[in-house]
Amino acid sequence: MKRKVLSALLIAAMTMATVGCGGGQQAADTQAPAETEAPAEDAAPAEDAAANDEAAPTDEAPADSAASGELITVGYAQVGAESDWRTANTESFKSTFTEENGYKLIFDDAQQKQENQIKAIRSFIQQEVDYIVVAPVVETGWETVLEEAKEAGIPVILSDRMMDVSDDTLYEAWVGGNFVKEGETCGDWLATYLEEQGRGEEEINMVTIQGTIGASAQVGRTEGMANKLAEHSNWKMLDMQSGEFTQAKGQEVMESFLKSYDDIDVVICENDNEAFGAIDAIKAAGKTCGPDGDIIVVSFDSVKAAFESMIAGDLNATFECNPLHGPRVAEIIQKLEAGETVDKIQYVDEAYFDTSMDLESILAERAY
Ligand code: GYE
Repeated sequence: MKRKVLSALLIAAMTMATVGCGGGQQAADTQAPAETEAPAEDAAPAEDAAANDEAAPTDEAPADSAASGELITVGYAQVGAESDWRTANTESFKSTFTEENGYKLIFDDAQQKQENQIKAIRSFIQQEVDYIVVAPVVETGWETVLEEAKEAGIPVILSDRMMDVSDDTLYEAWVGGNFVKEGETCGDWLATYLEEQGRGEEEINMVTIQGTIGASAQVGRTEGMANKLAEHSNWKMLDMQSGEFTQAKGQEVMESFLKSYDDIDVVICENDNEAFGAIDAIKAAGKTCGPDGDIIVVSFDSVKAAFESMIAGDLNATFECNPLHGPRVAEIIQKLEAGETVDKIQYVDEAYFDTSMDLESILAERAY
């Protein structure tokens, strides 16, 4: 698209968007901005929410510019390839932003480093892309580079994790999971589960393998769980350490927890891959986990391998975080192209899954 036309459309769209959202700031510690769109429904037990690709408008009409032979160039600054969730997210962008659909995608894998993402954004600016999409590795430290994008007239869309910036006109929109709510859903599930096991009043020792420190998914899930801990005086958080959202680091952290504490009842893993590592560490230490084991293991994301782990009796529950943001971001871009207003903050509905469910049939329907 021609830069000038795009800029004019954008100014119009941005004006409309800011009128509706009051310029409120996304506070990193609450994850609940004032201009939030209708919040997702309460997390439902998952049997009726099993098909996890329902939000994907894959047959959306190709961009106008595609019809006229011009592609919309999108630079995607991806976090890395640290987890199954991330792989599914990358795949979602690559299969959505195709030439066939009217796009040219420039994909950058930052290997979990903010400095690499900043470099990628600068390179997108230099290449004069039409849109920049960022899944920011951490929440802070983005103002300067976003100002540069704004000055170049290139709209920025955030996806997955959030940025904590003082001026929310630095980005057009954000789409992702409600991480605080995911953490709270986890705490509520645990309370019910322990109650059902007759352990509602028992002293419960927990450890948390956190995600990358400072990433929205870490900040929100830790906060959500902390909110629930405050409601249960018999729950004790013994320790929290980062497993960087990877299986290898998750295993390492769990090994060290098992050396330091001999009475761990619950391990909260801030993503599924960390749980796979933690389960290996638990088994290697001669302990058992899962519904029939010594240690309760729960995690976030609900990737296919987490269903296999639950079916194998290792993992107790997983709290969903949907990675299929490619079509959602494409929809935002199409609206901006058409000069329409976009909702600034767009949460995705998410469910949870545990071993009381018909996991085999749910797994058969899973898209990631
Ligand atoms: O939970 C984890 C990935 O930001 C929601 O990042 C995402 C998280 C996801 O590495 O597996």
